[in-house]
Amino acid sequence: MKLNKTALTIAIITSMMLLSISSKESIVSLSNAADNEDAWHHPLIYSEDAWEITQGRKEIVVAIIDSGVDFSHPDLDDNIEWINTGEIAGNSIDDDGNGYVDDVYGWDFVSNDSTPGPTSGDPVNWHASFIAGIIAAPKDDFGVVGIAPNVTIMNVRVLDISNLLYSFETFGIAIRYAAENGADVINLSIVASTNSSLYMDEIAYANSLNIPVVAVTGNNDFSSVAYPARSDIVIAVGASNRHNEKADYSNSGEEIELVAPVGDSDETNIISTVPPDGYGLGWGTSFAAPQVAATIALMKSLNDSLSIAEIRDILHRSAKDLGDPGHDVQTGYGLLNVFRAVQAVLDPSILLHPFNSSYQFLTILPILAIITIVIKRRRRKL
Ligand SMILES: [Ca+2]
Ligand SMILES: [Ca+2]
Ligand SMILES: [Ca+2]
Ligand SMILES: [Ca+2]
Repeated sequence: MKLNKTALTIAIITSMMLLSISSKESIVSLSNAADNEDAWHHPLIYSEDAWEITQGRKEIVVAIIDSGVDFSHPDLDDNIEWINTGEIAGNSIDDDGNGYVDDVYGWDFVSNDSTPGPTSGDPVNWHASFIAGIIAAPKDDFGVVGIAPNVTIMNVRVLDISNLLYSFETFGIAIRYAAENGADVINLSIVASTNSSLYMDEIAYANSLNIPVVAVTGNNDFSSVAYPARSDIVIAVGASNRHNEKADYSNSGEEIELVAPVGDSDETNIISTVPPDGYGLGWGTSFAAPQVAATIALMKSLNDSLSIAEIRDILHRSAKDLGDPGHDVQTGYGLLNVFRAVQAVLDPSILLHPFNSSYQFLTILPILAIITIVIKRRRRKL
């Protein structure tokens, strides 16, 4: 009797050990999306202004730990795919000694092989490919464009064809893989059924290597943020709608740091890449977090020694405050502003002023006047 009880307890605990995409996420496939590089979310977060400063550097790597990216998509160019240069493909040898044989293009922790993308009999879900497009689809007047179109994506698959993973330990090992193999930022559009040191210790390890980890608040319109985003060592991102309000499904909570535009469940949502060669409109906080991960990649493209604390501080202070004044439980510090975040990496003093492009120009005028006076004085001395 006692044994049965223990077995039952273990069964219940095991069934709770679950990672998944947040509930209800879906896409609507589009028949034609020839040129949507000016899609509605970009103006709201000032991506195009940010691209005047940087479109990202290839050396900066965003790890997408998810359902596996399909890089054969025509708008997910091969040159955004991370390649492990220490590894020789197909020789059945772990050339770089990282514990993974032939891991040239990342690792598939579902089937435990070196092909995290699609293979026959191992279909890849759309989720990761949709995220990859939001982060780094090339700027080529075709299809969609990512927020950091010139950075690199590391493909780490942990979700099975049903977008589920039943092992916190495997999730932790996958986070460690990304951290040890060159990720500069890690995107987790994943929610966990509960907190666990099995993966949280690995997020702390990534942080110790100065790798920020971004995750989703979740899609239940709950008043609490899902794990792992609820942890203070993870940057928690929710979704906003087309009117700069919290999206109807996006969870609330003290831990939320930013929101990024995805759209309400009944609005026309964010557009991105869908395998094998299409596009779709998708809703869910899963598509908000990668906008912040991409922004961090742009920031690190300008200065890769920024600390996680500095990155968070800039993201918070550069955001457009929404809802109640200051940080609030629905939208955190507010709406992501890619332009201001990137600008602040080069000149943190811009954060001392409210965001207004003409106001910013006015603040430059006194500086120009001072420079002119100094030059004139020097000339007099000469
Ligand atoms: Ca290897
Ligand atoms: Ca090899
Ligand atoms: Ca494109
Ligand atoms: Ca607010």
